Amino acid sequence: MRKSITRMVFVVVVCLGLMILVMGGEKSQGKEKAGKDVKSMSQNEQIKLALSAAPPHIAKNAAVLVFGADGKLKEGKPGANGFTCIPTVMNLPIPDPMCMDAAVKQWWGDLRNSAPKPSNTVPGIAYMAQGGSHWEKDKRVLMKEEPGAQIVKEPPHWMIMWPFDAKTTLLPTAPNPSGVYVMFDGTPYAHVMVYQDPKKMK
Ligand SMILES: [Cu+2]
Repeated sequence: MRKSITRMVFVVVVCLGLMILVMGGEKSQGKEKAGKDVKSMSQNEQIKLALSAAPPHIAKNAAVLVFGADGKLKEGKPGANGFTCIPTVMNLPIPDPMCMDAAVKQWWGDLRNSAPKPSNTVPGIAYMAQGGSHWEKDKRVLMKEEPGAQIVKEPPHWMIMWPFDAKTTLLPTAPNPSGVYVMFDGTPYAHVMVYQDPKKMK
């Protein structure tokens, strides 16, 4: 009898412990976005994640920016082909590393600094071979989180950063079976999303 009570107490304690662990895990998953996780990764992990955004022949000579302990971006690896890779774009739970050319680096810097419009004077190309995600509400792709908006996953893709207008190009403005659309249509940060896997480029 005594033995079975001890065993029951042991089982209850273990179960409670597990529950607390699981709850704690869920809480941190919900509250802390992947961006924080990316920022807490080691420099090598961040470099590996960043380079996974491009096909190997581009990743090989690309520069990498990583988050330092202060949360600011710094050089993780110098590059030689004009491309720069970053471990995350949106800091949402789905990993979204990106490799971009000089024009997109400028575009992305402007977006990060909330500039009214991007300053790149030529179209730029960026690769997101791991895919990513965006905010969406009522089938509209949003630039920022809004009440009632949901995170929608993007498959591996590449992008042309240039403010194409859906009205004149007649391109769709949201993900659709064709695999092409203008993201952030009607804003200076509009760009063309192409759902083709950059890893399949030769
Ligand atoms: Cu996009």
